[in-house]
Amino acid sequence: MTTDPLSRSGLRPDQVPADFVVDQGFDRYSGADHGTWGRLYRRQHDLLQGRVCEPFFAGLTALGIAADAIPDFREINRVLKAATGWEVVAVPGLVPDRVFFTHLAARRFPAGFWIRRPEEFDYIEEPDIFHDIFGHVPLLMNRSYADFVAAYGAAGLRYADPADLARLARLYWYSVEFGLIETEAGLRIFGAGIASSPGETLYALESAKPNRIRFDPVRVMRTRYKIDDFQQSYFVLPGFEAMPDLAPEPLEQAMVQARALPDLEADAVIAGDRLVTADDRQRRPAA
Ligand code: HBI
Ligand code: FE
Repeated sequence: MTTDPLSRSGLRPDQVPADFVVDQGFDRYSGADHGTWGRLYRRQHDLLQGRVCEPFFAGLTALGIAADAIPDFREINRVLKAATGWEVVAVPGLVPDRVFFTHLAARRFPAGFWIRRPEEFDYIEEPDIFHDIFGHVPLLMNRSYADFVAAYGAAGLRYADPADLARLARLYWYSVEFGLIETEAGLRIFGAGIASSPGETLYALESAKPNRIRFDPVRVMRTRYKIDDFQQSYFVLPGFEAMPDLAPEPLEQAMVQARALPDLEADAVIAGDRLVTADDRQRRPAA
């Protein structure tokens, strides 16, 4: 990351501790900030009907994340901690990888506390509070997702080789950020990068352009990604319980296989890929 983690937060370096955790500063949001949140919220809430997986809306409701105001982390944490042991902590922006992994391993989700400016309504480079809280936090109420994200943090602390860390980051990118999931009702979104973006919500599910490939951990670990455009490939999990096992032994086994094979471009389709078709996308539960 080339961006300065403090650039958007208005904080000076001496105001940020080694773990990057700061106070959310809930009382400092302006009426305009709450209004930006509300407009982002309503647009995505409407667009995600029938497109996002069911536990996403269940999480939003349970946590009281609503359109009326930017959520107060203290209120989210009362519910979230009791449910899955997770809590949200405020950070100024992207934090260094080791800091990120350390928080996740301890079930602390680092969330940006600032909100985008009105002129950045449709696109921001760094995750703000809307991406982090609306996109990620509802699913931290889901046991499988919650356990996966914590295991990702712990796994990040076990690897040091940048190539291995890149493979690990791809597992997170193509699931927690940009994952699709098959449900009884059809193909649904669960990645936060999709769920917090109106353009990518439609593109990921409905465009004929991207590949939609059945999730396979080794395949995903080999696949590069773009950070500045819609994804060229989405990987589809058959269900939350199919999130990859990141415990030391199964992850190391997958890592050994991925290391032995070449990396793949983001748009590659290879022998053995199981493509998810338009038919699967529109599947409805049997009557
Ligand atoms: N920091 N706040 C924050 N949020 C992220 O999603 C994040 C980060 N630091 C590093 C990072 N993500 C990724 O590069 C990791 O998955 C390694
Ligand atoms: Fe994210």
